[in-house]
Amino acid sequence: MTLATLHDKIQTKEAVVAVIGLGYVGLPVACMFAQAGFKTIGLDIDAERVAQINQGKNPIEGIEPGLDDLVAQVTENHNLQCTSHYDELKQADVITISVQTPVDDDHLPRYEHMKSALTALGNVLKQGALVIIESTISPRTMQTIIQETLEASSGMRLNEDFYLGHCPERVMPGRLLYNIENMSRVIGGSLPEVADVMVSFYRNIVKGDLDPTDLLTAELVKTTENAYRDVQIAFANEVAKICEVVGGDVWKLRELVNKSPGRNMLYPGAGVGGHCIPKDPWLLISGAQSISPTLIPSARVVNSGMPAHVWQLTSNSLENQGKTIATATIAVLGYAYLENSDDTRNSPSADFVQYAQTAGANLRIHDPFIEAYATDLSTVLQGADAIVILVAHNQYKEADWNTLLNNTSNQIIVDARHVIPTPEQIEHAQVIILGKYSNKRTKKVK
Ligand code: SAJ
Repeated sequence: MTLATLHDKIQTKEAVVAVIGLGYVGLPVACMFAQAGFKTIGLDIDAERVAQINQGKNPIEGIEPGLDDLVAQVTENHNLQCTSHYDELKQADVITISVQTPVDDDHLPRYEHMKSALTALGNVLKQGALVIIESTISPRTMQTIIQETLEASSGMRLNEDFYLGHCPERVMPGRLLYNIENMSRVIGGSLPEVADVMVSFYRNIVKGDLDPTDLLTAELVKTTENAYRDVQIAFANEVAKICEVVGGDVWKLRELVNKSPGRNMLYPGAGVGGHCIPKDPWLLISGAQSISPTLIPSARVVNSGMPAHVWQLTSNSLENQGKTIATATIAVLGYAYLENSDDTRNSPSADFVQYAQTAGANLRIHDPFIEAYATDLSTVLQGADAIVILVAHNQYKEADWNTLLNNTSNQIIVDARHVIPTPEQIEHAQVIILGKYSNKRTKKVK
């Protein structure tokens, strides 16, 4: 099949689409191409997940507007059929791959899942097919690991017998379908004409800009956009710690700084979690160790150190009140990695809990979005020696803190997300705000 023929088949929707990896990226993509009218084959090695989807059930947790109905709709009309057998992909003309691409403890990318998918696909790859990687990968991976693995397993040659694309995902938990439909996408092709075919392909499900480019640029864009955000957050966190020492209020400071044209200081907080921001900076620099990058790794150190910093604020405050950690009860508010989300991947709260438990404190964890912790807030707060707000869930931002705390005495509140709008109005508690000077902060925790 020539590229022109593939293009025609996409235009007429005769092209058979396959999606490898039916997680929070792949499943919505598979459903949207099926909904657009393509015969779509979903492949996942998890047979249980495959069976669940084929029964019209959405296996993805959390609130994902529209996804339950869409899964039911496209499986009922059989536009989407899922399998665990790569044999069924023999007929596929366009194959997208969204499998996990983690980094290890040395912050190096691990491509075992990707290589396994590419090897299995190569064994059945149709001549003339287009393979598009949606997973986030480090720069130069397409032209090395991806191309080499697929050529070896298929016995075919890139740009002669098959084509490659890289269209990095830009999904967000809680708005999977919305982001796929509306976010702009970078379209990297192994040839300029491949990128053009990919634009036609994605136009079936994406209303946002589709920006054609080469494979390397597409790899660089995704990893850079997230490394950039991580550095921005680290800057805010470091300025917050400066304010705690020299005086000042980083939250007011941020507002005034951002009045200056071209400034966009982000928010300090209890840390940086999630599935992409903590990982993508390491992907970006993994191939450039020869220049020993410093700024990007340092930003990771600052951000991953924030849970320890918030723990230091908490333990210092307890000790300043003459309370011993080992007998203290601490109410931890927020366990998800992001406000108003139930996603706990790489949550900074988990690190904070680890520090507090190691110190022997008695913890009460609360989170309205996580079933195990969605208990009555006032009960969780009652009698706690310290209350630590780690996530800016709406429930905490909208709470009437004076009422919640009115029958307590000299409790400590550590607000790491600037949730309490008027701390000065809190009468019966000492409020420690991340990034705001407080002369009550004295000795360092050992
Ligand atoms: N965070 C801060 N301060 C900030 C912003 C975020 O501490 O000013 C923390 C959050 O609490 C969270 C972590 O950083 O723990 C990540 O938050 P995020 O708002 O970046 O949300 P993510 O992790 O879902 O990031 C995704 C990314 N999207 C993709 O990778 C496709 C990111 O590129 C987007 O910029 C981000 O969503 C977004 O803007 O919504």
